[in-house]
Amino acid sequence: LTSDTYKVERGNYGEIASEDISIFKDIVGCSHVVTDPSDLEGNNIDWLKTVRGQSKLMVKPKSTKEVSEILKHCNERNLAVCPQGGNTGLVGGSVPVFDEVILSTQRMNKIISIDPISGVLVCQAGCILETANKDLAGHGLIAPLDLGAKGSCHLGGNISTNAGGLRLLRYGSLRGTVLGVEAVLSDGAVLDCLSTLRKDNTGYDLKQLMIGSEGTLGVVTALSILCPQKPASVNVAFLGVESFEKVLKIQQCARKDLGEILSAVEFMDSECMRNVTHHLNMTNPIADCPFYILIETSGSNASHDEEKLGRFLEEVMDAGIADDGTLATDYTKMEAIWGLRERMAEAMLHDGYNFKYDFSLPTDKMYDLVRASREHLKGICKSVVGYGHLGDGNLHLNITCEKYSRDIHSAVEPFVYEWTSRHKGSVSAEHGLGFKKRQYMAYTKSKEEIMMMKKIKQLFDPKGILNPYKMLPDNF
Ligand code: FAD
Ligand code: 2HG
Ligand code: ZN
Repeated sequence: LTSDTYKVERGNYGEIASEDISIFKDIVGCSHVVTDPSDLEGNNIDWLKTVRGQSKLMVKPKSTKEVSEILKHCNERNLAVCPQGGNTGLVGGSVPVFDEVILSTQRMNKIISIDPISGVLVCQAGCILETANKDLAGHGLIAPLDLGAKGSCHLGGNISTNAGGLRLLRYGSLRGTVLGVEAVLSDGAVLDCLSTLRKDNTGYDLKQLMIGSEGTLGVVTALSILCPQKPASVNVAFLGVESFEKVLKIQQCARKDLGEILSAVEFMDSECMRNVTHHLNMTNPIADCPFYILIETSGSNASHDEEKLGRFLEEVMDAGIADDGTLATDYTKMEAIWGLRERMAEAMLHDGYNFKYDFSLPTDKMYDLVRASREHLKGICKSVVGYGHLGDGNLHLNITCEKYSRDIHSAVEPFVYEWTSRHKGSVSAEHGLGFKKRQYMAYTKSKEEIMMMKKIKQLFDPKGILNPYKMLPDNF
């Protein structure tokens, strides 16, 4: 799909000239300015392979100073810019729409410091989450977030999307764990909010504006983040149940019995299991059931944790809430169970064209939307599946069909957005709005809120060069 499908017109931006290319080469060095169309292909298309831009140029700076010089030049020349991290975003925000300059953070991958006493990591924005996590492990720490895209996504990208993921239930949102952000604004000015303090009430908290702003207010160049202690004992339980009501009961029991050691509560339905086992050749470790729930505990005392988890399992099995279950205490088995959940997005990609939704809903309503969508789309689509971060009230509704068609698209939307809005949900719990969902912001936010966001955008980026056509809706 291109800008035509989404009916967007190119803004009145400058076009890249050979003098611009020379200036970028002077800033970052010749080999870090990419102009060969085949080398740019992967950066012009998103992970889902559903949106494609036409950028002719990517710059790969190494330092904040270089980012500042690039943006200063782009602002003077009115050149639009698309900041790109690991390009794992799921809403088309990380790829250009037209010929925006791609500003990649892939070379900005330096760990600046890890303090094992405070647990604070300070690093450049282009550090890959999984790589940073390995460095942290050497200091007895872990990153406070974890997601299926960890092998490619950058911490700067995580901050810019306010990524949630699999550990949010335990360690909270990046809005709490990120202590500082350094960002370069559209005119090249460096906004240094790279504090490492836990508490700081001096005025407006500007770093919060950068968190979740999807590259529309500035380019994040560095960050500091509070990392928890690496747990000494981790266990996983995987249970099968016959109804969503029982899924909710299990969650309630887990909260009660596992309390402070509970670190993840994820769920998936049987259609998810069918897709992941079929497309990725994986194995369901328990009997086939309508729903599955993954529970992880992370604690500091193995025997204490196992005793608690054992008691919890006994309770849910004896009470007939769970129909089948298995416990994993060794790394290999835990990885295999987590793989079923973490690779779900990849499995759905093999099923056909993906309509992907990421809703926040009151937990007891979460699965009703999957049922309603199945009913509404009967005979039109291939799979309609529900999974997600149950403990956070975050449903991932995925709808697949053989091939994209405008008719199917209009059967799916705005139906799913209207349903969510009617049930007081949010149209994006964690992936953001990017390019594909920006026109739906009003299903969740009021006119006044949107107007205020537009004023903030105008203040930070008067010429609108930073990630145009993204996040903010037109016509407000
Ligand atoms: P990109 O995709 O490169 O960019 C994302 C957005 O941030 C774009 O708008 C881009 O312009 C902007 N951006 C990137 N870097 C910067 C920067 N330095 N400064 C300013 N703007 C920037 N998301 C979740 O929240 N939870 C999940 O559990 C989760 N699981 C995923 C699993 C898979 C398999 C995949 C493919 C994606 C998943 N995602 C998830 C979505 C995605 O990985 C996250 O949104 C991630 O945070 C994006 O990081 P990135 O470096 O790839 O950013
Ligand atoms: C996850 O939780 C990601 O696995 C991706 O947020 C969700 O692909 C999706 O729908
Ligand atoms: Zn998710």
